[in-house]
Amino acid sequence: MSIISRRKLITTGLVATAGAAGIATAAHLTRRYGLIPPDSNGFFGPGESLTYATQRILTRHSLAREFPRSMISEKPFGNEVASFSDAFKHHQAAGFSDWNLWVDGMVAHPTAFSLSDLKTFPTHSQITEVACEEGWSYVAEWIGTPLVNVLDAVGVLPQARYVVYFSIEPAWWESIDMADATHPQTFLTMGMNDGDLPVQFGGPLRLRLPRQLGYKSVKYINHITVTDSMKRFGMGLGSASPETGYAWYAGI
Ligand SMILES: Nc1nc2c(c(=O)[nH]1)N[C@H]1C(S)=C(S)[C@@H](COP(=O)(O)O)O[C@H]1N2
Ligand SMILES: [Mo]
Repeated sequence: MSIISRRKLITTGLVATAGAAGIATAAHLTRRYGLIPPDSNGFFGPGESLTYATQRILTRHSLAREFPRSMISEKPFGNEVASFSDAFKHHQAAGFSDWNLWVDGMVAHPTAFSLSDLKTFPTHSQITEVACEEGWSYVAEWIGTPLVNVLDAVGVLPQARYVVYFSIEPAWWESIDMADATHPQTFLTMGMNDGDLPVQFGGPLRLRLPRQLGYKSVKYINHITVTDSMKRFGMGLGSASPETGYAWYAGI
C-alpha cells in the first residue's frame, strides 16, 4: 500500500471512530501505528491519544502561523517568575557568560555548548504567537537557531524518539517527539524583537515551539537529552505537565 493511501486509511479510520463509541477503537489504532503519547495512561487517556495521532497524521509538516512585523505586540505579556534559584542568579550576575547547554543521551557526540557556541549556528527568526492555556497570547519576533541544527551537530542515533529539555528551574521540563524536534520552527531562542532575549521571556535560552501551547516553550534551558523512551523521566508521562493535569501534547 502506498504511503498516501495508508495515511488516508488511518485518517479516515480515526475520524470515523472519533464518535461516541469510538474512543477505544481509536486508542487501538493509535497503538497499532505507534502514535501513542507518553501520557496515554494518564488523566485523559484515550482522548489524548486520539488528539495526538490525528494531529500527527494530518499536520505533521504544517507550519505555525507567522505574522507580519506590524503585528508584533507592543506590550508582550511575560509571565512573572516569583523568585529565581541561586544557581540562576549566579549566572545572571555573570552576564550568562558561563551558561552551558548540555546535550546528551542517544547522541554520537555528547556536547556542552556555551551561548557563543550556539551563536555560531545559522540564525533564523520567526514572528509567532505565544498562546497560554489560560487564554492570553502575544506575538513576538523570536531569533535563534532551529533545534535540528544542534541535533545534527551531536548526531542523533536512529532509535531516538523524544527530545527532553530541562530548565535550570527544576520544576520545568518537557519533551517533544522527533517530528516536533526537527520541525523548522522549533528554535533554540536567544533573541527577541531584535535584542537579546530578556530574562522575563526566558533569556538567556528558551526553546520556542510555536505549534504547541505556551507551556511547552520552556525558559532557561540548560540541558537536552535525547531518548527512545519517556518511562525513565519523572513519573514517566512525558513531562512535568501531565503530572499536574495538563496534556503532554499541546498542539494548536
Ligand atoms: N522555566 C519556565 N518556563 C516557562 C514557564 C515558567 O514559569 N518557567 N511558564 C510557561 C507557561 S505556562 C507559558 S504560557 C509561557 C509564558 O511565556 P511568556 O512568559 O513569554 O509569556 O512560558 C512557559 N515556560
Ligand atoms: Mo501558560
